[in-house]
Amino acid sequence: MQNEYYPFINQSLPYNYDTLEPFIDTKTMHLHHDKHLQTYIDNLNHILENYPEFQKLSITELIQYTNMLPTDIQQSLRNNAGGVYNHRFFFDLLTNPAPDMPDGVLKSKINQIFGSYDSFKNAFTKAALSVFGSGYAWLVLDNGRLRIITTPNQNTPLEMDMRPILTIDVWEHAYYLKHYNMRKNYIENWFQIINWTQVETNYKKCIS
Ligand code: MN3
Repeated sequence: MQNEYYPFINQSLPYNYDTLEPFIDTKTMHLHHDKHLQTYIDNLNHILENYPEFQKLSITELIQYTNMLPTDIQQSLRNNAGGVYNHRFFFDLLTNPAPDMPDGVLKSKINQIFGSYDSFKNAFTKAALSVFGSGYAWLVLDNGRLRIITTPNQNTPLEMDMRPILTIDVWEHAYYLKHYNMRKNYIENWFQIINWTQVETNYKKCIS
């Protein structure tokens, strides 16, 4: 996969900064991608500069093997490799205009597990609202089972052996400029710009 190895670079978003308007504003996208994600990338490169032996690990491996790496870099790796992985994952699943809801096998699976798309949406919203402080809500495959989970800070489902399908970043920097403290409005807006085609591709990749 491209840009999976040291030295990491901050690739352009797969759309323009203003593409997600009015759901996510241009200024937030600039700051979120060019400042926040850039900082995680710079920090991750900086950590690995001093550990040439780990430079051949992919971003996914760095996250999965964090506990086996030297203890003095574990927490900064968890924060920064996670910050890079989570932000890329989040940004890559947004588009505008977006499909209304999932289709195909993912739609069937969501209906089977959650009852309906609306029930899924309610459960996901509740999970995203429940994150205390900073973190993410995720749709994951956990031992083949579709589940909604949350992670604090920049932790990822990969460290728990789960496979991510969809995520929302609920750190305040993701919504504060437009929505202030109203996370629920941000979540509602985010539901309008989910690239369900790509989410389904993620799902198919995980079940194959
Ligand atoms: Mn963020």
